[in-house]
Amino acid sequence: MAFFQDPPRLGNQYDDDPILASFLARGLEGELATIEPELRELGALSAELHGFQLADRLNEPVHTPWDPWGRRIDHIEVSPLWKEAARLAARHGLVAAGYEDRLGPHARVHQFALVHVLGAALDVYTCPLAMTDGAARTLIESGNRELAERALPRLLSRDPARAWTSGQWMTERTGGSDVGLSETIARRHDGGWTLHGTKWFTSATTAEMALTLGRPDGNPDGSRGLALFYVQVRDDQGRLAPGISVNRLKDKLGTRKVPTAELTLDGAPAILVGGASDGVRAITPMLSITRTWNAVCSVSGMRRGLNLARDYARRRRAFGALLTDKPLHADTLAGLEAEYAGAFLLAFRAVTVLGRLERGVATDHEARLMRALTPIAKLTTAKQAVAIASEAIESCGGAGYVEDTGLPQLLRDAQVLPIWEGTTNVLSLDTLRALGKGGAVEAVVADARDHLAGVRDAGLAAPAQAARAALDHAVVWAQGAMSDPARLEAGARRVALTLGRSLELAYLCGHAQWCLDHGRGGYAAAAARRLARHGVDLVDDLDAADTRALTS
Ligand code: MFK
Repeated sequence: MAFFQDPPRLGNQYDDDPILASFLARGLEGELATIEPELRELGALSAELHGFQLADRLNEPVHTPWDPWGRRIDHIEVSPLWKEAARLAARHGLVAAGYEDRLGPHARVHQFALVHVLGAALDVYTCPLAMTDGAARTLIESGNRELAERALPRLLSRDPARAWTSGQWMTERTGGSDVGLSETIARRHDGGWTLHGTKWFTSATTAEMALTLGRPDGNPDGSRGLALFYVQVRDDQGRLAPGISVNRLKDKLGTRKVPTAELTLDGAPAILVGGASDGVRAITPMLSITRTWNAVCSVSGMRRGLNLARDYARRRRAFGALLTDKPLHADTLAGLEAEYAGAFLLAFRAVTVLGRLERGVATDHEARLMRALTPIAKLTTAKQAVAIASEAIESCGGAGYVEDTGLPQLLRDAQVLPIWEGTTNVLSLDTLRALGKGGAVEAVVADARDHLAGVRDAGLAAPAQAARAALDHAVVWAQGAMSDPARLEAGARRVALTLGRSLELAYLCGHAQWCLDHGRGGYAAAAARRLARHGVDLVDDLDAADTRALTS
């Protein structure tokens, strides 16, 4: 009889996560029972949607600039799965849950647990959700009551018919990193403002509103001369506001369902969110939130890839045995699990501290930690997500390289994670800047030490020591390099990744001890030992002359 390979299948994405439930049981102090039924429901839905994703694979957004009678309409039709994702996201509060009071300081953990379980099934609809969350937080922090009253009930609505999403239009042709070069001009007009310029990457272009930057006429160059503006992008019928046109949709490597557009603003009405300058500073709450989403989407994508790889290994027979029983294949998957477990705890540490800060219950050390923890979590997990996606599809052999298995999408969608919301290098420099603020270095070290303090199991001694040593090495190296800015900058990525990986290991050791103490098994302890062997200390002084020889 001819042989046909079974495709990999997904089970319940809540139950099939080896660390999520223990993390929630530990952190939510008895509240898990109240949210677990919904997480389990979403876990089943996440698996079900996998079939929808495969069926919807070729449906990409379509931009129609003109109607048949020559009117400019710039209609963007999104995929059927995206329409369903919008309904599900509102109904299950993927943004709203983070702002609701029911779980107090645990609201963010609740929200991002929902995102983690469902997000990977939504074909990157998490992109507009991240911007929406970031816009809500930015408006709250701006103190602009009028705009907050207009937008927040919509951005945080659980009613799909009322819910809005928000765009974040920051990138121009001059660059996505050096935002201070932005060329969009803001002019006073009839007591308000209009915007004139080009936005080069606008991802949530079906959103009802956007936050963006423009330079009020006459303001100086640089980021301080920019101001933060609110744009009502669409009216209640979904029509674009005057002065906004869609030039084209981007033809991207991945995130193919996301209607990322180039826009021309030619007199688009806009409202100042705060003052008429310092727009980059004003939009930083958006950056912190979207970077946190990035970290959670990284671990959510990793989990999906690993669950597909694990299931495949339990079905695929080669050289006389199931792959799962082949020592080398099992060894490979075990290494990926260890990376996932560390990444999960780093991302959710950022989520936990964010929630505590927002609710005013963070300790001093957590408040000083947050500014550095966000870029560290974003940059570290994004790199791991790409590596794990690549390995996950490789573990399915040739099938992983064939489009209609749906597997290549894992890698293409992961590749955006180290790019958008700040590249690895931009975030490494941001990490250094954050560590330069009072007490931040001490807060990072103290956070790792707090998590390591209760570690007693003999099997965790070596990984705990590896985390301490790597962290100390990174701090000592960075302090020693302060007097040589070029040396410090050259080593920034190695320092940031060392901090990220050693924090992952410290959190893993702490969590592993808790799991051993509470009958939650040895997964986290095994992950800690394995992650330590992969290496967490990347700090090194590379020769600047060698760098020139290799790059000139
Ligand atoms: C699905 C679609 C896929 C599409 C593919 C994706 C393609 C890529 C699309 C994109 O382009 S996404 C890119 C999004 N862009 C970013 O994430 C920006 C990356 N760049 C940075 O993060 C830079 O570090 C930054 C623009 C912030 C640096 O700008 P400046 O002009 O050098 O500002 P500066 O002086 O460092 O900071 C200005 C103020 O903000 C300072 O405060 P003070 O005025 O009080 O001193 C900073 O402390 C503060 N600040 C900067 N970064 C901060 C921050 N505060 C808190 N958190 C931060 N992260």
